[in-house]
Amino acid sequence: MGFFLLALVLFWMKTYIIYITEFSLGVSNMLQHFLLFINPLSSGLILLGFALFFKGKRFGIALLIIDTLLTLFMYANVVFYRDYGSFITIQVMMQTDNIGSIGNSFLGLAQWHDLLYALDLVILAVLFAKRKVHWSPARFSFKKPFAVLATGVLVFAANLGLAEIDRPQLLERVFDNNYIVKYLGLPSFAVLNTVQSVEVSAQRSMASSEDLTEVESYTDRKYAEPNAEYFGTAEGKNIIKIHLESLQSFVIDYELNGEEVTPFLNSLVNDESKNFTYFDNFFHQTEQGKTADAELLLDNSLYGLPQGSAFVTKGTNTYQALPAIMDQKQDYTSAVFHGDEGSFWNRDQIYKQFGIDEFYDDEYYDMSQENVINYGLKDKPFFEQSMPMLEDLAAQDDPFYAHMMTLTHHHPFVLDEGEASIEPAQTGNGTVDRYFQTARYMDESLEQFFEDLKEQGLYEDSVIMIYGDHNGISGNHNEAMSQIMGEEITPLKFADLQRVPFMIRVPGVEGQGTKHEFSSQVDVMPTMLHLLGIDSKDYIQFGTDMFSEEHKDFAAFRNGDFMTEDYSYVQEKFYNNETDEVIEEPTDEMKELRDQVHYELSLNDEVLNGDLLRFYEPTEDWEPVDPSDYQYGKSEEDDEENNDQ
Ligand code: GP9
Ligand code: MN
Repeated sequence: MGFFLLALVLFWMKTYIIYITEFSLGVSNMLQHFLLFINPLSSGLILLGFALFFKGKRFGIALLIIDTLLTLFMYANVVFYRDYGSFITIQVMMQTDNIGSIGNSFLGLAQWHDLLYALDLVILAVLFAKRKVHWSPARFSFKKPFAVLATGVLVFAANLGLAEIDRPQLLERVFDNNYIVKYLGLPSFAVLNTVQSVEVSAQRSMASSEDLTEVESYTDRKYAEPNAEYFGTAEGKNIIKIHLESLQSFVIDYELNGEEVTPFLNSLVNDESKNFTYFDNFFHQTEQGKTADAELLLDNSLYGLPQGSAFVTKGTNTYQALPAIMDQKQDYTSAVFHGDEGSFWNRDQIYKQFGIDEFYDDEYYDMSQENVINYGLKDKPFFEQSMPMLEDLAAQDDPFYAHMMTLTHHHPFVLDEGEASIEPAQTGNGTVDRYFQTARYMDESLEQFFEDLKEQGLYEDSVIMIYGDHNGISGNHNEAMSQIMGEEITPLKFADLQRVPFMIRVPGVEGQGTKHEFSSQVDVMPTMLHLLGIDSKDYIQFGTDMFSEEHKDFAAFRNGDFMTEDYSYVQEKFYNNETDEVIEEPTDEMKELRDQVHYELSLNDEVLNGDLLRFYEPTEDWEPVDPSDYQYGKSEEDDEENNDQ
């Protein structure tokens, strides 16, 4: 038992040292640090504990073997991380190129001090060899190994419980592989990743090209013809797409204590000379994948999944995304700008499947303390520092498609002192009260960005599209929201609040003021394609062009609820929008639409789970996207430059 405990403590310390010296896990509070410290204990107890089932000398050998395997596993991750900045996953191992290249660069990545990671093994091996005569031949009584394993499981459960306090829904949503390692450790990450991969590959392998027939015939039927007036009006123009974090439409034109919350956005909506068309019945359709779901919807016209984030679990699927189509059809260069870690929501992987050329993540920004709050870069320095990169894109011959993703207006909606330019609301609910202050901050950052665009001559001839990604105020705050809205937040009212702003301006095209069509995030991609002069008919898409005469005027939520102009379906009840009353006897048409929405969502899930787009060839000249054509990260760029010199 002494030998076991020594091995355990050494393993624990070694793992902890590796965590803090080799990986940047973004530990941001004491609880996270405590969990990082404690998490090797449970894996040590459980994995090393298996050796206790062997008797006598074999116990020592088993312990040494398990410990060595664990060390090799850990060390492989250390080396991989030095090169890729991420952990080894099943997906990574499937891509043989990765393993091949890491093999070649192993010597460049290994360091002399790494030998220290084997020090505990050497100590144990020496002790084992020296003390061999003293090994008792008897097996441990069964109680002991079980007690050790049970302790390991208990420690793990406590660890997970505490992790869930800091990061609710950690396992369901898997925000970032880094998070799993930070909270639960590398072995747990490996197990979770394996379970997920097995599930994903089973679903994928059961799918065949025939499954696509039904999907295709559905999306064909839903297709809406382009509107000739707008078709092709954006072709060849730079496109700037602005993601407004957590912004809900109720804020537009809302006055708090007699003061506009988002005066700048309001001016775009209300000032006709600015030529924006604003959709005031536009809805988000996101679920647990939040921002990532919104991104998937907007660039693919696919919904996210009912659970988890498709960005993470379907990160290696085949996609026929807007950036890739724009590149192949019209030579666009695409870029995403976001002041957060590139691995969050698995962006640095899935963007390659979308054919996104450049990904400017936190590495490209000055992330000094004063520039950062909450998740990452504050919106004002974000837009400011993005300008030179945007200008570089503009200096190229090809047009660009730039996606600017804000971040400050994110739960828990905090600003540094002196940065709020509007008083908080007075509901007594901090989240709701502060929401208005960060919304105002984002609005100001946007105004400044527009100024800069104008100054650099990038405003006049660019398409500008602005959207809110999802709600920022969840159903937990209905009480406070009822004070803000001046009415009770019933399930129907809560559904109403899922509107997010969507507005677009195409140079040379007169804005249409405010349009009231019911539309949603899934409609954006076909709309964009038609503005570019590319017929969306060729692609598998669940949305329809918002400018089309045939646009389908309903907004489906990911949970199967939906809204139309006259009636809504919320929590299994139909409501009359005008009277707010339950429709006891829905018409056949209503029931048909409900069934259609459910069918559409199920087809969408078949596409994602079966990775069906790998069987689909949109046009004869379509080239499937090859993720290995894309490299992100400043270090990669520097390497390339060095090689060129
Ligand atoms: C993180 C940011 C926020 O990079 O996009 O994500 P969310 O929590 O809104 O999904
Ligand atoms: Mn978001």
